[in-house]
Amino acid sequence: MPMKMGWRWYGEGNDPVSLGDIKQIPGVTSIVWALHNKMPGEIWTEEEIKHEVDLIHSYGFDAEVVESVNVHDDIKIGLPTRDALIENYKTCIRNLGKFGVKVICYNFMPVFDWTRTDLFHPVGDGSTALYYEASAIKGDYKSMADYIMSFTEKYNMTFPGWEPERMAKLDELFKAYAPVSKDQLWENLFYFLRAIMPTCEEAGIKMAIHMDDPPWDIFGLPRLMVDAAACEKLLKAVDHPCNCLTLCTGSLNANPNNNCADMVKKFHDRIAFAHIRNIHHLPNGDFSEAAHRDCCGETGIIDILRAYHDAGWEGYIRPDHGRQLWEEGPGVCRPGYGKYDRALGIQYMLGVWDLLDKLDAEKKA
Ligand SMILES: [Mn+2]
Repeated sequence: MPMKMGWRWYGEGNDPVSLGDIKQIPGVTSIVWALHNKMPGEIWTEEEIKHEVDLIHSYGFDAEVVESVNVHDDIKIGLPTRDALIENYKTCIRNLGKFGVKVICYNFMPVFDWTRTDLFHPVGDGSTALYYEASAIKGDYKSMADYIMSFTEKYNMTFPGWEPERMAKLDELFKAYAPVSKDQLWENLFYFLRAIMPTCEEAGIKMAIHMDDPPWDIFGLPRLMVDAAACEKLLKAVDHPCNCLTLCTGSLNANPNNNCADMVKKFHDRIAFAHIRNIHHLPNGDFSEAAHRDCCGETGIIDILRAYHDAGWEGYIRPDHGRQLWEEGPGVCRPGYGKYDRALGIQYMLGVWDLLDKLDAEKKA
């Protein structure tokens, strides 16, 4: 079983799920971590990295995947300050490489990270899930930011990409991004990657860009990583083995025209990190995040897993968002990152994977 099963963990005192809890889930070998108190552009020091990595190792996990080292807006916008910020980013890469990190997940989305209109939407069976109401997202970025930020204040929880410090200057950010066309954003991404590839190679680290979530322009902001054509464009423009993808099936399949299994078949050599999330589409264009079981959504989880398995893929994989189950209401767990549904998802994924292993072994016998 060459792929490595991971679990995203927000750190001690910042995540209601403990490393001891995660240890009891069969099959998890990798903790996907980050220094969540760091603002984009800040340097992650060796001392801070060592502290986190030692803690993760003490539970017998590897700490080889970081999600995320966030990219500063000035780099995305292409401001003159970007070169100094890219130097800082390189220092983070070097420091992480010293402690065995192999993959850095990041995204290149302007202003907003993931976008949903309801974080605790009833699924119908008593559980809740993240939900996207298409008609709720028109031009009003402020009301959506306010909604997300209300959770931050209410539950004393910050969400990566939704840092209060950044949200406080939302108008300023929108103004700064106004002249950045989609083509210019692509150029700024290539500039960033070309600058850091030699450092990645030295440090033994793959940069794995996360797909944009959802995969279309929002609030007039361009989004790049939206489909197979975009992945191809990125991989060709910076054709370096350290320029890789985080193929997030849930982000991509928010557009039901994206066939994630086909994308795995096409790009598996350059997929360093796999996020497995299932999406259920409603006839009116809304979608809900769903359980990992294939029939709970339309993402094609079994076909995706089979594509990875058939390719002999050896990257890191993790369940992405799960539903909130049982006592996991607001304030009890991070939206999408509860304990139970992700653990169930892992067992589902490993069940499929183990069977595929067995069928292969029988074929060879
Ligand atoms: Mn994801």
